[in-house]
Amino acid sequence: MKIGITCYPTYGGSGVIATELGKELALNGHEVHFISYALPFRLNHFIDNIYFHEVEMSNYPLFEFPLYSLALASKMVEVANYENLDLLHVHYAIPHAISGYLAKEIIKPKKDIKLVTTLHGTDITLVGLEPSFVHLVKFSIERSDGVTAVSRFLREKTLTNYHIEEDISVIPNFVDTTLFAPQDSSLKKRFAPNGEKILIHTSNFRVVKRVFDTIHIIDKVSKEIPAKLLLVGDGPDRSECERLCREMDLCDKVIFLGKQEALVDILNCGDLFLIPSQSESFGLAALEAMSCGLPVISSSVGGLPELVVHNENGFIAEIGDVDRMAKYSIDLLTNPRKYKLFSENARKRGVEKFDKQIVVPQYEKFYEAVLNS
Ligand code: GMT
Repeated sequence: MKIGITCYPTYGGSGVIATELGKELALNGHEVHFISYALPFRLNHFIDNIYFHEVEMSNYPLFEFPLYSLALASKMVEVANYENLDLLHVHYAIPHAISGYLAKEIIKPKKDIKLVTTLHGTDITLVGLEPSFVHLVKFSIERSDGVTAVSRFLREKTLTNYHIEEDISVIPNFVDTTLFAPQDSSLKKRFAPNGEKILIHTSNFRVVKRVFDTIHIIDKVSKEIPAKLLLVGDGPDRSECERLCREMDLCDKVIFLGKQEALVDILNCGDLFLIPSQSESFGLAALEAMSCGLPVISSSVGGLPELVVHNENGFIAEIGDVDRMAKYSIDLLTNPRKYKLFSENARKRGVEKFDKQIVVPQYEKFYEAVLNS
């Protein structure tokens, strides 16, 4: 198949999934054309069958606001025509699905190119519901030839919030379990020189991630056992989190690493992964941690309970219940037998349910069904 993929190329789970999917499809012999405003960050080495097409933006003075959606649609038409694409697969509905729809309509006289939209999270649960977008999101979902959501939760939310009657298939996120695997980490000595337990959180530090909760958790945990918290990533709440650490006198226990590429090494120096989000359609960061053998302490929101099995590979608590999350952390970190079992279960769940070899064929099958529809 000849597939055009559009995603956000910078940090973020939807871009990661789109890029890793494209890489796997290319390895399976498909021709993959990425269409975006920058090279996806995980596309960092040459891979046969993968091409990148950059969306060029006009800087005409009359356009006070960048017209990205239109420029993207135009590039999609160009690539689809020249490369004779079979389908366009867009990740994150806003604005990619509407650009895809526009491109599809423009190409229609020549070819019935198919449009597949994958819904990832806040495109449905937050931004998509804003009055400026709600009608466009509903319309573009209804006009896509195939729609997938990354969890059952997100599927249900989409159907009810947007009154959609068309079918939406659930294809979960996935991970390369041979890459994200348990291994010795060179960072263990650096961050836990005295055998401290390491709790990890990675995110884009937006309000929905509730990063402050992780600081309250480490405060409680470190009062019971020697422990530290590694915070990976950056975003709007970072400065306030740093301020909170100073205020709580936790600067020696909380380490802000900022954006990092060496995630596997960092995850492998950790003992537990914290994801106390207020909204999380799937939680790819937690899956990557589980694949490295880290049990997860999560909130009970969105798609997280489809990933984390309470009392098996982690614990789930109500949003904001930092007392309980701390209690669960201490319980696991002070019980080596239980910890080992949870760690093995976390890895097993990643390998058995969410490995790329299991999930990518689901996308290929989905494409075939859409192309034959
Ligand atoms: O919607 C967002 O917040 C960003 C989006 C992204 O592009 O990274 O994250 C969502 O998609 C990820 C990949 O499918 C999921 O793992 C995240 O759970 C989801 N984020 C939220 O639902 C908040």
